[in-house]
Amino acid sequence: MNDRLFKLLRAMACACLITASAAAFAAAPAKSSVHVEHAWIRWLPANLPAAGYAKIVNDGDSTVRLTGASSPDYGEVMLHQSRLAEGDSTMVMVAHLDILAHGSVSLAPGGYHLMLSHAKQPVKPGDTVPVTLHFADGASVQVGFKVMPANATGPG
Ligand SMILES: [Cu+2]
Repeated sequence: MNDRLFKLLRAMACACLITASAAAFAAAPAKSSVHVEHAWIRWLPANLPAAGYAKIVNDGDSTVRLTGASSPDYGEVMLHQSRLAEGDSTMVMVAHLDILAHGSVSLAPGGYHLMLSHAKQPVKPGDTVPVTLHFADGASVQVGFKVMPANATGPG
């Protein structure tokens, strides 16, 4: 093989690799425009379901829809909303939650929250629980939720 042909082949191989990696990048799941702040869990004793709170911020130019969440530490993670009905606080399931472009939604005591139940291992204050938020566009965001005692009012 002469030197010129070798260089030509090498250049072609390089171009090929670039094309292949560009294709792999395009096939990767959608990158989320969301980031999450102040994620924490209010821990309760006796293996009771725990509530997860966070501020979900959409840095993008279009609305994103939160459709659910999951965690390796809990068998079930649901999206709930606390409501006051005739003086009684109740919780209802929420199918999805929209976060407007350049807006945010807070999961906070008395309102939206993640309900984490069926802990797969003992979870205690001081732990950090990984939670993945799932969005309608196929993107997902993993967040570490700081586990706080039952009387805590926030993560800080
Ligand atoms: Cu709940």
